[in-house]
Amino acid sequence: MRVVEAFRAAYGASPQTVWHAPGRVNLIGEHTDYNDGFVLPFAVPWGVTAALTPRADDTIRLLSLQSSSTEPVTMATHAESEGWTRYVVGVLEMLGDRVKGADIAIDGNVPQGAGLSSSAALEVAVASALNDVHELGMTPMDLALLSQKAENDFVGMPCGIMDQAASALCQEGHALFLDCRSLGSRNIPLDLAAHGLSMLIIDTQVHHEHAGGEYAKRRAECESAARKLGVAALRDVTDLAGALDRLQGDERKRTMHVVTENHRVEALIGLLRAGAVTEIGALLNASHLSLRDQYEVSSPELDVAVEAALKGGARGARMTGGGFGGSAVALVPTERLDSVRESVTAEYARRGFEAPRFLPAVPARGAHRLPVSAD
Ligand code: GAF
Repeated sequence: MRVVEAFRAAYGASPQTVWHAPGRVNLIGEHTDYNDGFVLPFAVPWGVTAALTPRADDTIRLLSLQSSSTEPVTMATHAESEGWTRYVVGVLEMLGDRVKGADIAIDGNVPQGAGLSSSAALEVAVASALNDVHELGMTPMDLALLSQKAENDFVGMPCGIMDQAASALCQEGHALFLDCRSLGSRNIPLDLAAHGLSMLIIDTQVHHEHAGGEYAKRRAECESAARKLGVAALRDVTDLAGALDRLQGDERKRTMHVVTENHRVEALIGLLRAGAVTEIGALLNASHLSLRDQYEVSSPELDVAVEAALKGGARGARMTGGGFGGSAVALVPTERLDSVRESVTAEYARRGFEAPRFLPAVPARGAHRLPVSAD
């Protein structure tokens, strides 16, 4: 394994442990996690592998195979971290006195900028490795919560729990149904191939700069709407029509999205349980329209990807993740994959967009330990 070789070359000994944690796509349930709602992500076959040995002092040495430098970054204090190293140091910070420093090597293959949660994968890989070597006894959900806290409180991104939970808890061949209030979860079998279907990721290769600020704004709008409605979170709205009568403007639209999106997650789970995988497309389409028109987090590239995928024969398609660029997912009868790819590529070229990238999405395994000696 090349991360182990890099670790040995940099630090002169084998790592004590190696953990892999994946990125994710979200099948449905977008911008519902921080509203205490429901999500249905699954892990992707790309992720982050962390090789780690704890240190007796507080120094952190950190090496990434994706960085241009072959020398590790050395940090005497957490305040020295910057850029991508903050996701790692944030996890150490959240563990407080339970850990000291560490020597770490990182290797990642999550397609960058595709909105597939490479940062959650990095946090969960490092948190899992630290949990292992320090025998902290944390559960996968504990590790997800710790990683989310690192991102909220140390990195400063007010994300919900979905990405870290998907990375920590998903199982191969399954999507993860998560109630973001109770944190109860269930792995739902997702055997698309058995139904002649494939899930295609369409990476727009576009990431809009204002995404972070807009995300925080959406979250604040939802919290404000919930306060006006006298509920703890928008998840608690039971009388949608009555709620909409009491709200205006953006808060009204955001509420409309969150409440209907939670219903769509439940409806989609119902269809999966009934074995009607081929019928979930309409819910994916409705989710996209709601994100585009009510939540206003889509982008021209995402909208065109969805429309052209449907024209090319997809059963359903939607933007996935936070939005403002990143990726869309399309549910495609396997024999129509070429037609969908061609349709999206042609439409992007016609509009002068940068060519999209296509990736197959097969539900992969969540965080797991790898043998140090593995090839
Ligand atoms: C981003 C966040 F990190 C998640 O918590 C979630 O809110 C998602 O956007 C939108 O569903 O990935």
